[in-house]
Amino acid sequence: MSSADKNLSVFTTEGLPDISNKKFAIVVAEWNSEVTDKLFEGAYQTLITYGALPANIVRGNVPGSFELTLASQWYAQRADIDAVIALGVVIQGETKHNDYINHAVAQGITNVSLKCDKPVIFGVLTPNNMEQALDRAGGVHGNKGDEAAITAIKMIGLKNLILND
Ligand code: RBF
Repeated sequence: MSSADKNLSVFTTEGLPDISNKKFAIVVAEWNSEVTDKLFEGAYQTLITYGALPANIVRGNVPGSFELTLASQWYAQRADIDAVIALGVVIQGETKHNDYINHAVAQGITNVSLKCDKPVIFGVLTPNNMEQALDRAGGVHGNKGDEAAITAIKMIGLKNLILND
């Protein structure tokens, strides 16, 4: 299936770990907040649906996607945080800026996850326009926030399996 057809809210859920004692940080870019708030809702609800406690989910807002990396690192450095979910929307084509932002954030999030040795999930939409963004923020293609949250849960389970962590 091409990524254009994928429904981001449809995923396999067998074997998910118990996350009732796991703590999550969700970092949300305020740029395009009409979309990123929906991504947050999706991520938050998915964590709750699969067993996270509301008290164990913290939200941090950053001005734009470019700032997701550093704030994610601040959360990931905290010993009590098990996974970080970074959410943003960078609309392609509106400005050449999108290339710089997307590459910087993708690379930055990868670096943070490796440095802090915990899941830091890239939940950044890179659509061509606002319609495509909304389609992936609770619209016809599901919600990227749901997918990012389930990815965080699966990575916690995998870490436990591999490292007995
Ligand atoms: N931040 C986003 O999260 N999404 C965007 O689509 C986006 N586009 C930007 C376009 C321009 C021309 C500029 C200057 C910034 C943009 N930003 C965007 C904000 C960026 O992530 C960061 O917050 C600022 O560059 C910090 O000053």
